[in-house]
Amino acid sequence: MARELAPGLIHHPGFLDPAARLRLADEVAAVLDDAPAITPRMPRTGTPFSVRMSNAGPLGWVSDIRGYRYQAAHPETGRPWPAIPHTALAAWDRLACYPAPPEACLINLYDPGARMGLHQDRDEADLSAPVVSLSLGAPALFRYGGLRRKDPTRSVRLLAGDALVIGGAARLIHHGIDRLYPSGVLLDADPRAGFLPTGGRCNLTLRRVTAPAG
Ligand SMILES: O=C(O)CCC(=O)C(=O)O
Ligand SMILES: [Mn+2]
Repeated sequence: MARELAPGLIHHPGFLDPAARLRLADEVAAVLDDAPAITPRMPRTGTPFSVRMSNAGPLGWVSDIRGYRYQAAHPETGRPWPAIPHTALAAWDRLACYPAPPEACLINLYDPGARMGLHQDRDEADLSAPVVSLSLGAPALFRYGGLRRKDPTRSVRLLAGDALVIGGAARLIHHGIDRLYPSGVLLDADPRAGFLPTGGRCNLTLRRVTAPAG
């Protein structure tokens, strides 16, 4: 059952069943073979993120000393990013309510101690499209607030297979990942996800970057 956590922020627990999770894990493994995960760095300071990242789709989100941006090629291999996994595209078709496909699928890989600070997703030119997020692996505490950084926050636990739609009035809310939880239950982890360390987590965010022509 979907639950509206805040206007425009919709949580779909268990959106991907175990078979779909395994399929997606296989598809992500294939993407990472072609487009290895890299450690992004904060603009200006060069401080490394604790999360490793790769992308699929015509555009990929990267962050380095020069800034945040979308670009068509992997910064180290120089190759175009691989195609967005089918299972992720199917989730977009069901959840995004948007007339064009996503252009970027950011893949975040969390080691058990990794986190992601409170931020907004605002590097996309078309903010009328939602961000659709899919989670695999260990449970995580997702924190969300308001449009202003200092607005009060709440949190929700995201489990393997959960989808989260960040759209409408929530499209520019501040959000982040406080921490992962050890996954005591074997099924929390996707056994074929060899790209994750034990207790790690993978999150995919599907994004429309440019406004569709016409
Ligand atoms: O890992 C998550 O659930 C959130 C990821 C996120 O906010 C992002 O990639 O911008
Ligand atoms: Mn985000």
